Amino acid sequence: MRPVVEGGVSGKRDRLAGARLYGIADLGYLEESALEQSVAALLEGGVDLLQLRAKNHRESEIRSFAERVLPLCRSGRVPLIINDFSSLAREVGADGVHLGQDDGALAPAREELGPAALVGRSTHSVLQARAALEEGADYIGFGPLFPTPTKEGRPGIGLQDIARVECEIGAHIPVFCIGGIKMENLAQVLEAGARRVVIVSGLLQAEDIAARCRAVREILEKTEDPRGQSQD
Ligand code: TZP
Ligand code: MG
Repeated sequence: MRPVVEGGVSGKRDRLAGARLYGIADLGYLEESALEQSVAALLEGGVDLLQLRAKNHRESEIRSFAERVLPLCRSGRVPLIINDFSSLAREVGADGVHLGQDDGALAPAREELGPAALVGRSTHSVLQARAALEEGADYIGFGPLFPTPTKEGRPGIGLQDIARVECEIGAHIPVFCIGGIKMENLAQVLEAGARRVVIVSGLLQAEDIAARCRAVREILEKTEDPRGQSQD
C-alpha cells in the first residue's frame, strides 16, 4: 500500500472549513495574459479557495493555466481546485477538483486524487445537495441562485431553499451559494441563510478586484461565522 501523503496546501481541510469566499479564475472573463495578475488580486483580496475554470479551452491549455496559477496559490496558502478535470488536478498537484451534475460520480475522482483532496459538487436543488453529501462531496456549490451569463441557460433557483440546505447539509460540509451574487444582492443572500459564497463575474469584472474581494469579505464577516464563532 502506498502511504497517504497530503499533497498541496497543508491544512486545506481547515481552510475549507473556515472558508467564506470562494473565487473562480474563469477564463471566460479573464484575458489569458492577465491570468497571474487577476489571480494575485483575488488572493490579495482574501479569497479562501480558488478554482480554475476554462470552459472554452483544451485540456492542454488548462494544464498550462494551472501550472501558472499554482505557485501563486501555494505562496498564498490557498487551495487550488480544478474545474472538471480530476486527472489534470492530479497531474499538476492541485488541491482538488470540482465536478458538476453531468461530470460523473465523485468516487473515481476521489480514488484518483487520494483522500486528502477536496472534491466539490455543483448542486441545483435540495435533493441534489443531499445526494452530493451522501456521495462523499467535501463541499457543494448551491445555485445558480439568480440567472447568470456565467452559467448560460440555467434558470435561477431562488433563495427559498438556502436556509434548509445550509441547516441540513451545511451541518456536515460547507455549502457555497453561487450564481449571480453581486455586492448589490449579497445582503439579501445572507439574510436568506447563506454563510459562504462563490462569486465569479462580481469579482472579476470589478475595476479593482482585490478591493472588491475585501468589500465582499467585510459584508460576509458581519454575519455569523460558519463554525459558529462570532466574528465580533
Ligand atoms: N455554477 C452555478 S452558477 C455559476 C456556476 C459556475 C456561475 C456563477 O458565476 P457568477 O458570475 O458569479 O454569476
Ligand atoms: Mg463541470
